[in-house]
Amino acid sequence: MNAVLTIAGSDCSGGSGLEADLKTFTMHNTFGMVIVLSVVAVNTKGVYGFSQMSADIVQKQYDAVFGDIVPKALKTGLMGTSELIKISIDNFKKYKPQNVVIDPVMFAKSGARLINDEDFKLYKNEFIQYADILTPNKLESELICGFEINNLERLKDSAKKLIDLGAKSVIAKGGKYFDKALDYFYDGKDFYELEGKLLNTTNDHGAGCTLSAAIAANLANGMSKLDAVTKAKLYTQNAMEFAPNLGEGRGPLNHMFNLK
Ligand code: PXL
Repeated sequence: MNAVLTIAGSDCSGGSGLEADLKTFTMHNTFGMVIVLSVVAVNTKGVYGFSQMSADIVQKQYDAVFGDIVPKALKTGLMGTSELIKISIDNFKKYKPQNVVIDPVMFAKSGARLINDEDFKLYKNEFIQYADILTPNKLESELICGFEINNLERLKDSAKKLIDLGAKSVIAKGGKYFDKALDYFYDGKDFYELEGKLLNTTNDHGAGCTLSAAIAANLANGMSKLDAVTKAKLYTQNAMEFAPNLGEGRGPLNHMFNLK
């Protein structure tokens, strides 16, 4: 069984964060592990509180994981403040993890911003470069690139800019924004169009976490990057389409849609 790691925050409502990642890892027949960075009080309606782990326990989690079951792939989610981003950078330098998927989590689906300006600068300038695959949505790409993305050409431009920032490849998610469920995968050389089914749903809480976790699991299982992103997009689409309709706001996905 291939081990895969998420470095992320906890979402007590179970729809996003490390909870979504672990469900996704399990449904891809991989062995899921977690470095917990923070605990977020959040549900389908909003974000109510945030508390991050101490630097000491984060470092000890890195040493415990990489000193024993070395993951074949990892993904990062909500990274916390500069103190913890720096620890992650130091540990990436030390342990040289393979197949790194970076989901640049910056907003909750409710719209709440999850990273402040100072932490964002460090994240952009010193962390993104560790991505073998970066998975920004439109809002995150706009924030990182500093320009508006109002058509598909601009979406492609954002992928190019993110490669300039050091990511080795990018899935630039157009999401539902351009009347299509169209994303681009860009490996620094070629663009690949990934088109899915446009779903009219509000059950999308944790969709980005789920996609990046599925990509990491697919890479851990030995797939090429293009296969990994293509299959992860389909898994996420199905999980959204067969969502359990829970909560009063932006509802979670059904990670177990294919269990009878
Ligand atoms: O979906 C982004 C996200 C990631 N991680 C945690 C979250 C959220 C959004 O609410 O709470 C822990």
